[in-house]
Formats: sequence, C-alpha cells, structure tokens
Amino acid sequence: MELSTPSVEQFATCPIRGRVLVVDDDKLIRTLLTEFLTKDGYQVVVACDCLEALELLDDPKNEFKFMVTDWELPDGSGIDLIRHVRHVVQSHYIYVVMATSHGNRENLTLALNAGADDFLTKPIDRAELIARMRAGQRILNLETRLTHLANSDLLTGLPTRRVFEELAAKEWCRSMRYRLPLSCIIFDIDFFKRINDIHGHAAGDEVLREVARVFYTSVRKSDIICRYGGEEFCAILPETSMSQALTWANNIRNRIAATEIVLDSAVVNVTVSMGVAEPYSEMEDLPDLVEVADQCLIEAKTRGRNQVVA
Ligand code: GH3
Ligand code: MG
Ligand code: MG
Ligand code: MG
Ligand code: MG
Repeated sequence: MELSTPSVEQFATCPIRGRVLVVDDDKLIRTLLTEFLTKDGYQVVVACDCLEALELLDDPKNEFKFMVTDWELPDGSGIDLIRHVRHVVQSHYIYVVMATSHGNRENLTLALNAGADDFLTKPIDRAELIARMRAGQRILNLETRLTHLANSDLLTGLPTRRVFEELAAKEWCRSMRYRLPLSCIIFDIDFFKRINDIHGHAAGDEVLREVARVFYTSVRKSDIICRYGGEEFCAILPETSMSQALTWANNIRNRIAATEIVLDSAVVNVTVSMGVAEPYSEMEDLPDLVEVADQCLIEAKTRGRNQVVA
C-alpha cells in the first residue's frame, strides 16, 4: 500500500486547506495571521481570549484542523488552551502551533510537553508561518489516510464491522433516548461459494465489490453500513420504521438481482437473502437487534433465498 504524502506542488494547487483557529489578544497579530493564512487558502476564525477560543473549540461544527495560539492571553494561558485541546477535543487531531515572543528553550519545551506540535517566534514571518503550516498539513493528511485505511474494508471500501458497531451503538442509544424508530437489515449473497468455485476467487472479489457498490449507492448519508463478514452486509437505518425498512430492503434486493456483473469470463447475476428487525422491549442493546435480524436472514435462506424476512 503506497502511503506517499502530497508534494509541495500538490499543496500549491490545493484550494482549501481547512479551518484555522487563531487565538491572540493583539489585534495587529490577528489581522496579520488572518491575512497570511487566508492568502494561502486557509479558512480563519479568530478569538481574542481563552473563553472565546474554548467556545469555538467546543462547537463541533467548527472542525478546526489547526490552532495557532498566543501564549499570554487576558484571561489565561495558551498552554491551558493546548492542554484543553489535547484532553477534551478528541474527535479528530488539531495541529497546534504556539506563536509567542517567549521563544527560549525552556518555554519551547513547556509548550511541546503541553501538546503543541510546533512553535513560531514573534514577530511572525510569513514564509516561516506557511512552511510550518504545510508541515502540519502533511501530518494531518497522513492521519486522514491512515484513519481511512483503518476504518474501511480493503476489498469493498465499505466501513469495517468495528466502525459500524461503534456508530450503530451510538445510534441505538439515541433512538432509545428519543424514542425514535430504528431498523436493522442484514443480508448475505446466495450461493456465493459457487461463484468462487466456478469463476475463481478474483471473480468472487469482483462480485463482492459490485454488490457493495449497489448497497452503498442505495443508502442515505445517515445510514450506518458495513461489510459485516465474508459475503454479508449490514445496515442500521436511523429514524426508519420496520415497514419503511422492508420497502428499502426489497428495493435493494431487486437492484442487486438486476445488476449484471461483468467478470473476465462471464456475466453473472447474484441474489441476496435479507433479514430485517426493529427494536422491541426485551432487547437490551444493539447486538440483540443484529441477532434478531440475523435469525430472520437464516429464515430467508431456509425459505428458499432471494427474499426478505422480518
Ligand atoms: P448461502 O446461500 O447459504 O449463503 O451459500 P453461500 O455459498 O453463499 O455460503 P457459504 O457460507 O457456503 O460460502 C460463502 C463463501 O464466501 C465461502 C468463502 O470462501 C467466500 N468468501 C468469503 N469472503 C470472501 C472474499 O473476500 N472473497 C471471495 N472471493 N470469497 C469470499
Ligand atoms: Mg498576548
Ligand atoms: Mg452461509
Ligand atoms: Mg452466502
Ligand atoms: Mg455468509
């Protein structure tokens, strides 16, 4: 798997570099940083003190990729802000640059130990700022790629079962708390072993990719899906009743059956069997829901495959 980071040339053509939180009580510095960063393609949001910065950081909509912070602020220290970022805001990594005139070795060590990634000495030099931001961008890009690799199934590109279980468990809690409907669909390709046996394993892989593609293009952004196992796929449909889920399941079952999958040696069609379930009072958690859907899937196989059982 190649894992090269983009070259400087690629950066130069990259129009949007993400959102930067600039924290400084000096208006001139805020203006200067905003101008330098905006010109280089960043979206800049400014804060004058810790309180303002914390409010912005704690709003998940902001999704800051970077924070450039001053050391001394009217209501606290940039060091405390950095500690907050590292200990509280953890949904994604924020690359932190400490910008200060306290540029001695002792302070540099303190800032790095608090969680800063880099250091910028005032007065701010434009070229140095941009170069340090690009160093940060390389690390963030690498993190994004590694996260994607860790969370996606290599063959189909769908989320892995681990990611699915994490997100679906959250959705389960939300649906319980707010009494919202929720449905689970699990499906398995019928007689898939035959594809491997007749056309070879590579052809089997192609069929899996194609089924995954039809599945992926049939769901909403809010649905939580995954490749659940070998030739098994699962979906949690938030705010979806059993009857809506049944309609959806039959649609996708028909779409898969109608898809002609072009292999090297032949054109094939596959069908899928599906189980659909919704929560009921005896269920304790998400695995209970998936288990019931799985029982329905087994029943669909027993009844002759290429059908949906609820
Ligand atoms: P059923 O209708 O009862 O589901 O029959 P089936 O043949 O689909 O089920 P079975 O469990 O007998 O076989 C599933 C096959 O899926 C066996 C396994 O080798 C194959 N398989 C699992 N993962 C992969 C994969 O990543 N690629 C390929 N090509 N085959 C896979
Ligand atoms: Mg200051
Ligand atoms: Mg089986
Ligand atoms: Mg199967
Ligand atoms: Mg199976």
